[in-house]
Amino acid sequence: MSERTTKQRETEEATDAEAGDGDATPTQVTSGATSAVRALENAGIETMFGVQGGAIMPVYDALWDSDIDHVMMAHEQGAAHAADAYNVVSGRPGVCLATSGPGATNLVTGIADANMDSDAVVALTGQVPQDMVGSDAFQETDTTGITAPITKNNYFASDADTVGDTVGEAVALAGSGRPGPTLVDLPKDVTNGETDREPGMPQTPETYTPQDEADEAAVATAAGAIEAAERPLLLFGGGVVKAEASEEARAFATEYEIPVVTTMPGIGTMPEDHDLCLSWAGMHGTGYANMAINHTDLLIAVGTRFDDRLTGGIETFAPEAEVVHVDIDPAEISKNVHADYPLIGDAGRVLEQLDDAMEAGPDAEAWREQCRTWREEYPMDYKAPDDEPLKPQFVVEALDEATSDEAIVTSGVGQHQMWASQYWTFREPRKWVSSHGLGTMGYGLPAAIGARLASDGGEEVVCVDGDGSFLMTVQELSVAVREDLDITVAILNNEYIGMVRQWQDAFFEGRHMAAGYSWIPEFDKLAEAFGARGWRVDDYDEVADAVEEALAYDGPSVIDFHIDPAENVYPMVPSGGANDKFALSEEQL
Ligand SMILES: Cc1ncc(C[n+]2csc(CCOP(=O)(O)OP(=O)(O)O)c2C)c(N)n1
Repeated sequence: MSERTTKQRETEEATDAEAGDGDATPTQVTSGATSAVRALENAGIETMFGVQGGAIMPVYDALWDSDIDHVMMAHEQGAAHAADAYNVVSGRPGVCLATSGPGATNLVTGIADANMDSDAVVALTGQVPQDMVGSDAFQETDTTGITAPITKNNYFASDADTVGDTVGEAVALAGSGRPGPTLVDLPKDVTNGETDREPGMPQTPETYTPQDEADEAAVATAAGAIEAAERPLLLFGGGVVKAEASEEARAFATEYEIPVVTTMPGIGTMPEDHDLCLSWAGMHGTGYANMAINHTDLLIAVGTRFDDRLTGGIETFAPEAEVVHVDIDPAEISKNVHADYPLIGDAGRVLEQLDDAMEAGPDAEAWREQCRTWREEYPMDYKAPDDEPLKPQFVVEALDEATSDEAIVTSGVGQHQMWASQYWTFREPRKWVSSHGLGTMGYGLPAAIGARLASDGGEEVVCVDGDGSFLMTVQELSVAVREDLDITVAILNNEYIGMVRQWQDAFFEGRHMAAGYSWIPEFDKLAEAFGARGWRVDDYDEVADAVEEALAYDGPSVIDFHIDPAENVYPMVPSGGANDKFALSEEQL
């Protein structure tokens, strides 16, 4: 029997439901492998992404009778990114599987990516039998050693009786507190080992006790500072998304009329078209967000780790501000930016505590007016004359206009990622799915696969990709076709690894060393060869029709937009610079 596609499974499930056969049958535990699968079932895992191989085969075999769906990816990196995006979109842990050796090392980029963005990804890797560990056996790598610095925790399972509990703990830990990736290395003798011991329900280790509520006295002091601020500014990071705290965050902003900027992972926590929202700040953030950061007297930062792409130079970051820092991870407090008012706890809960402690909002009408003025002074715009090559910003706006407010957008890494996040108007969290901290080219397409399978169904999934990024994981198109997934890939094709070309023009006297493609595939034809639909667009008047047709096609589609190769991303704060010294053109750099 070949693996069933997602659509086939959905049909079978619908038939089962009609026949009144709705409940999944739990896997019977007879071995370490079946115990691991049973633990995943206990944890409510419905979908996993992976690639088969020798050392992980017992686990795959145990999946044969399980109701968990498995999506066979083309490459393990794709499996990790798909699992990552599955988590970002659904909030549920994403699970990926790989064999030992190259399977496990191929996962590494995706695990590191999840670690940087605090995404709950669980990796299960096969390992050589324990008595061969250390012998340089075929496909042996020290997977726990390699992944120790890039996981929240990892495990080497050594006992068939307890492996299920270990897998359960890995799933529970990945998704609790500050989320992050976990990994369980599964030696073949353990997964093949006999046991009838059923794993318990997934539990975090007893020693893991993230703090939910902030200290009341500290809350009262911070609330007093907010009341007294003249130029308060809220900064919502990805932690607000992870904590499902967008509602509390919006309520706090609107009740006290405090302007909001977000980080890139925090996009959508506040509707970007809201009067109080100044969009996202940092290297390529809006001029008005960066001006607000530089002039606020009280920065109320929630769920952010103050990444350097946000802060620029630490010494010039928010120079006039005291900082309230709300974070569930104490390790983030005063790590990069000194916190005058540290509040450790869950984002939503601490915002409620602050709300309870506040007697009145700050008196900040003049400041709000100033923020509005900056918005008018530094609008996000671009020139799109008809007689010049297609501008990427125009393409992003066309895609945004043609899709619903619920559309999910994934991206690769580079200029296109910035244009997508700048020119798409996001109104909800979990709709912008990108590689922020690690900046992994190739993230977009496998992420679109994970996003599609995590979504409830109706919304469009659009991957805005670069030509270079697309080429890094293009093989995953075979998965989208096989699984019949409705995704639209929009390649902003400048025949360059464009962000590198932009930096070469700005900082390396225009020497385009290894930045241009002297030849590049015809992506529309490549898509058709994979069994997807493909379009090529060169002119403005072709954009709307191609977008409409691709979105209407119920399956994977690729539009190869040939854009202006000379277009650059602005505003730009040079690395380590001050946020209010953003350039709007190359001459200003
Ligand atoms: C895996 C990986 N390798 C290298 C880089 C360095 N890098 C950052 S952006 C970029 C260019 C991306 O090119 P493309 O995907 O075509 O997007 P564009 O910038 O042209 O929109 C490169 C090479 C990276 N981020 N990730």
